[in-house]
Amino acid sequence: MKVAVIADTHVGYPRFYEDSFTQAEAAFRDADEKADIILFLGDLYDTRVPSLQILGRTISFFRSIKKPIYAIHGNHERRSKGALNPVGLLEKAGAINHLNFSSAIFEKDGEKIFIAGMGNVPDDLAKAGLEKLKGTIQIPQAHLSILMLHQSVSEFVFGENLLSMDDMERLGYDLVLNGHIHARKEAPGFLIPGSTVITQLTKEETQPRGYYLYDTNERKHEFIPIPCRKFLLEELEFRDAKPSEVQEKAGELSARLRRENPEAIIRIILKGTLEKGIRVSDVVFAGEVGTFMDNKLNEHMFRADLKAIREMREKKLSMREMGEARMRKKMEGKASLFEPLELFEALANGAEEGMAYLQGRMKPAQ
Ligand SMILES: [Mn+2]
Repeated sequence: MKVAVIADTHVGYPRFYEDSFTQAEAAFRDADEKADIILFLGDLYDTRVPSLQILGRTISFFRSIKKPIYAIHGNHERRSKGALNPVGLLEKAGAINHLNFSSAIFEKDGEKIFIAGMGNVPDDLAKAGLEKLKGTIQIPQAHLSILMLHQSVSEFVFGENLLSMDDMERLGYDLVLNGHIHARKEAPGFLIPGSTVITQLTKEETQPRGYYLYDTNERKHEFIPIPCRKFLLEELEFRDAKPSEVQEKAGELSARLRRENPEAIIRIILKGTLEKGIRVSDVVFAGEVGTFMDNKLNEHMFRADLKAIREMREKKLSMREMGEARMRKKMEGKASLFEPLELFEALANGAEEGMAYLQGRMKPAQ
């Protein structure tokens, strides 16, 4: 049978809102035609609590897909224990099957495959997560076994306590599928399809977007590109340049790229140095929708600051993850009035919600 593997659609992503829908829909529609079953690897939505507009549009879309969908939730959808996340909501709406430390057997024409899934767990708990998975799920030897994850992998992402590909391989599944990483990666028995929408504007994201089609008989995969808004990334290098020179060259390049690619997302990175005495803020550009002018001139002079900012921007969620991890650590072993994660989530929605949560917990039980 044919298994489609889609990941990280980030539906509702504010910067490229419409792309996030049309490109997700293109992937699922194509998979619906070509595959017998669709596996989804998390971050279907961009937020934990998508708007009714977004939920309504996705529920009706997924109900129009004929092939069964099995999905896990990603870090963008993760909520505290017991709270319903939007992937769980889609299951309640009858649109998909949500797997989380659970498994299913899918059968077609007498052929069976075994699918297990673990929704995203914070990096510092990922190894414990895999242990729990091992303890909870027995892999049947009779069928092809597939595991769906949504985790950072140390081979591709920099960070502490990350899972390695070895950790995943040791679990004993025939095929491990992972979301979370937005660029496509593959190794024997291991596939990362990447995101269907551009989110980070990195060089890797200039590669085609799409999904994997896996043939269970041949045990081979094929990458299927989907129609996607083009993303161009160009660099311009300067040396001791005057602001007028930078503005002229960048303006020309930007205008030419836009003329040749009216619909594309364009990012131009300006590198090198400015003339002595000229500040980076002296170089000003007129903004244009869909064109990102990234001014990295004189970057060596304040590289540390920039690096910190960029890391924060690229890993928007890492602040939340760090906060959660710290709160968990502080509360470890202490009996408490509240669930640290629940409080954190309430606080993340604002101080008022945090206070309301605490007040709720302090009321005597009825
Ligand atoms: Mn993601």
